[in-house]
Amino acid sequence: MYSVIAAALVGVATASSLSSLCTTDYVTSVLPTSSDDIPSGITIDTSSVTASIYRNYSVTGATFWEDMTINFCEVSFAYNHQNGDDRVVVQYWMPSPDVFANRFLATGGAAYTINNGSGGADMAGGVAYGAATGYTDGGFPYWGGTDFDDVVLLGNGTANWPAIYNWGYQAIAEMTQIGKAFTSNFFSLGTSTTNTTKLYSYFMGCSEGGREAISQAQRAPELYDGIVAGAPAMRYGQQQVNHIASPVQIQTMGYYPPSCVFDTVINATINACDGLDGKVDGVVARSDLCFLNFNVSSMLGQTYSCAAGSTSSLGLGYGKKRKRQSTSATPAQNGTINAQDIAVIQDLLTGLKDSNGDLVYFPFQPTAGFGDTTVWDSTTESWTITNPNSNGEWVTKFLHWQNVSSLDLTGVTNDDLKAWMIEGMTLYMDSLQTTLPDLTPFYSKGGRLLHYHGEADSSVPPTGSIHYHESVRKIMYPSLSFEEGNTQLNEWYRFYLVPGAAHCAINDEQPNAGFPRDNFEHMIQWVEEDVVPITINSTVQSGALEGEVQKLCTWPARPYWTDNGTMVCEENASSVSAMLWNLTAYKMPVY
Ligand SMILES: *[C@@H]1O[C@H](CO)[C@@H](O)[C@H](O)[C@H]1NC(C)=O
Ligand SMILES: *[C@@H]1O[C@H](CO)[C@@H](O)[C@H](O)[C@H]1NC(C)=O
Ligand SMILES: *[C@@H]1O[C@H](CO)[C@@H](O)[C@H](O)[C@H]1NC(C)=O
Ligand SMILES: *[C@@H]1O[C@H](CO)[C@@H](O)[C@H](O)[C@H]1NC(C)=O
Ligand SMILES: *[C@@H]1O[C@H](CO)[C@@H](O)[C@H](O)[C@H]1NC(C)=O
Ligand SMILES: *[C@@H]1O[C@H](CO)[C@@H](O)[C@H](O)[C@H]1NC(C)=O
Ligand SMILES: *[C@@H]1O[C@H](CO)[C@@H](O)[C@H](O)[C@H]1NC(C)=O
Ligand SMILES: *[C@@H]1O[C@H](CO)[C@@H](O)[C@H](O)[C@H]1NC(C)=O
Ligand SMILES: *[C@@H]1O[C@H](CO)[C@@H](O)[C@H](O)[C@H]1NC(C)=O
Ligand SMILES: *[C@@H]1O[C@H](CO)[C@@H](O)[C@H](O)[C@H]1NC(C)=O
Ligand SMILES: *[C@@H]1O[C@H](CO)[C@@H](O)[C@H](O)[C@H]1NC(C)=O
Ligand SMILES: *[C@@H]1O[C@H](CO)[C@@H](O)[C@H](O)[C@H]1NC(C)=O
Ligand SMILES: [Ca+2]
Repeated sequence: MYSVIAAALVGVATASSLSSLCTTDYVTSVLPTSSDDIPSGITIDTSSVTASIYRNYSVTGATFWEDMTINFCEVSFAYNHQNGDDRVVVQYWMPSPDVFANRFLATGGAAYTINNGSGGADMAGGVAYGAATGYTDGGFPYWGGTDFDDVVLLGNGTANWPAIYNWGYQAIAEMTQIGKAFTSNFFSLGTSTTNTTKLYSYFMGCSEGGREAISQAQRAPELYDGIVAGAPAMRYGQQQVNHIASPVQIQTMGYYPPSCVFDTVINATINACDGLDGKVDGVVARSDLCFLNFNVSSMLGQTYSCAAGSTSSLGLGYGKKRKRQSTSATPAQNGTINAQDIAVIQDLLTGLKDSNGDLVYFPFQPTAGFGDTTVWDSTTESWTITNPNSNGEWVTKFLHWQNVSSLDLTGVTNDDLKAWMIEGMTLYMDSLQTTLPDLTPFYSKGGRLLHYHGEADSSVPPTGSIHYHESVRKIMYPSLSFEEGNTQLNEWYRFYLVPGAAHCAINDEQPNAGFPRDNFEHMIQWVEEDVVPITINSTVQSGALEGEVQKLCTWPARPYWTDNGTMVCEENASSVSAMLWNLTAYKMPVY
C-alpha cells in the first residue's frame, strides 16, 4: 500500500522538476565532499558521473513489492580509496522532487552478488515510497557480471582481503553514507550543519541481502533508522558449509533413500500438520507443533510411487529459482518406506551432529524439505548423494584458497563439516560471520530492526534466525527472563516467521501461504510514526487465495486459528522450545 506517499508530500521544499535535476552537470555540482561527512579517504571521480531519466518504469509480480510504475533519475558515479587502485561504482535512483519523501533506502544482493537482490525490485520499491535508493558494485565490478566468489582469491593461496571486507559490510556502508549526503545535496535539504529536514535512512534485503542488513545493524548503526532483514545468510562460516550438510549426513549414515521417499514424506508431513494450526488450508503455520507431533516413524511400511522425472541440485539464490542448478534424471520409483529411510530422515530433521552426537548446526523445519539429498546414478544404477558443486565451492575457494569451483565429497563426514564450520567462523569472524550480538549502538540511536524468515526455507534454516535473535536478547538483557527480555527486544527488534514460505520466495508446495510485501511501509510507519508492527502483512501471491492479506505474529508468539476462524498469536513454552536449538558441539559460544 503506497498511501504514505501522499502524506509525505508536504515536506518537499523545492519546486524543481526531475528533468531539471537529472543532468550530469547538476549531479556533478552536488556530489558530496568530505564536508558532507563522507569518509575522508574516498575520492569521487567527477568524470564518471552519469544521469539518465526513466519514466513509467514498471515492476510487476515482484515477491517483495506491489506492482508499481515510477519515474526516477538514475545516477551513477565511481570512487576510490586513498592510495588504492580500486574503483567502486555506486548507483542511486532519485525520485521526482514532487514525490521525494525525505527517505533513503539502501539495498543489497543475493547469493554471491552485492546488489540487485530481490529480483532487482528493491531499488524501484524504494522510489515508489519517495525514497532515493542506492546500490553498489562493491568494487568487483558486478555491473560487468562479476560475482564475489569470482574475486575472493587473488590467486591460489591468497585471499583478496579488501574485497572480503567490502563484501562483508564496508561497501554497503560507504554506499549509504555517500548516498545520504548526495541525497541531501540533490534535494537541497541543507548541509550537515544547517539542515533542518531529517533524511530517514533504511536498508532492506533478503538472503545475502538479509546478511548485509544485519551487518549494517552491527557495523554501521549510525547510518540507519530502520533495517529490514529477510532470511539472512548470516553465521556465514556455518551457513555456507550447511549447504552441503544434507548430502554429507546421508553419506555419513551410508544409506541413500530414493528421492521419492523424501517427496512422499514431505507431502505426508504437510498433510498431517496442516490442521495443527487450527485451519486446514494446505499451509503448515505451526512447524513447531509439526516437529513435536508428527513422528516420521509412523510412515514405516507405507508404499510410495513416483513417475520418472528429474531432480535438481538447489544451489544458492531465492526459492526454487536458484543459481547454477544441475539436473539429473530419476527413474520411475515405487517401494515401501523402510527403517533406514526413517533413520536418515530423522537424522536430517534433528540437524547436523558430530560423531559424539553433539549438535553442529540447525535442521530445516519438517515441512521445508531437506535441501539437496539424493540423485540417481545411471552408471551404477543406484542412488547416491547430490553434489551441489556451487555450494562446495565455499570450501575450496574460501577455506582452502584454491581456485577450484567444485568440491569432491568422497569420504567427507559430519566431523569434516564441523571442522570446516569452525575454520570458516574463525577465519572470517571479523568480516563475513555477521553474528555480533551486541546491538547497543543501533538500539541507543533509536534504530529499528524488522527480521523475517520463511518457515519452509530449505536453504537457510529459520531456527538459525531465532538463534541470533536469542543471542541478542541474552547479551543485551542478561538479567531478564525470556519473557521480559523479549518484551524489551520487541520495542526495537522484532522477528516474524512466515508460515509456508520458502527461501525469500513463495512456495509451490504451500501455495496458499503469504509472503510479506509491505515490509518497507511497516518500517516507515514504525520509524516515522512510531506505529509498532505488532503483526505484519503477508500477501498470498499464488493459488486460489491470491491477493489475500494475512497477518504474521511477532516471535515468540505463533499463529493459531480458533474455532470461529479468528487468528490469535499465542505463546506456548513447548512450541517455543521446539525452535530453540543448542549448538553443543562448539567450545566457543556461537551467536
Ligand atoms: C507515462 O504514462 C503516462 C500515463 O499513462 C502518460 O501520460 C505519459 O505519456 C507516459 N510517459 C512516457 C514517457 O511514456
Ligand atoms: C537487476 O535485475 C533485473 C531483474 O533480474 C535485471 O533485469 C537487471 O538487468 C539487473 N540490473 C543489474 C544492474 O544487474
Ligand atoms: C580462477 O580460474 C578461472 C578459470 O577457471 C579464471 O578465469 C580466473 O582468472 C582464476 N582466478 C584467479 C584469481 O586465479
Ligand atoms: C590452483 O590450484 C588448483 C588446484 O590445486 C590447480 O588446479 C590450478 O592449476 C592452480 N592454479 C594456478 C594458476 O596455479
Ligand atoms: C542533519 O544533520 C544531523 C547532524 O549532523 C544528521 O544527524 C542528520 O542526519 C542530518 N540530516 C540530513 C537530512 O542530512
Ligand atoms: C506431492 O504433492 C505434490 C502436490 O503438492 C504432487 O505434485 C507430487 O506428485 C506429490 N509427490 C508425491 C511423491 O506424492
Ligand atoms: C517415534 O516413534 C517411534 C516408534 O513408535 C518411537 O520409538 C520414537 O520414540 C518416537 N519418537 C518421538 C520423538 O516421539
Ligand atoms: C514397481 O517398479 C518395478 C521395477 O522398477 C516394476 O517392475 C513394477 O511394475 C512397479 N510396480 C508398480 C505398481 O508400479
Ligand atoms: C496491510 O494490509 C492491509 C489490508 O490490505 C492494508 O490496509 C494496510 O495498509 C497494510 N499495511 C501496511 C503497513 O502496508
Ligand atoms: C473468536 O474466538 C476468540 C477466542 O477463541 C474470541 O476472542 C473472539 O472474540 C471470537 N471472534 C468472533 C468474531 O466471535
Ligand atoms: C498455547 O497457549 C495459549 C495461550 O497463549 C493457550 O490458550 C493454548 O491452550 C496453548 N496451546 C497448547 C497446545 O498448549
Ligand atoms: C546448552 O548446552 C549447554 C552445554 O551442554 C548447557 O550448559 C545448557 O544448559 C544448554 N542450554 C539449553 C537451553 O538447553
Ligand atoms: Ca493450516
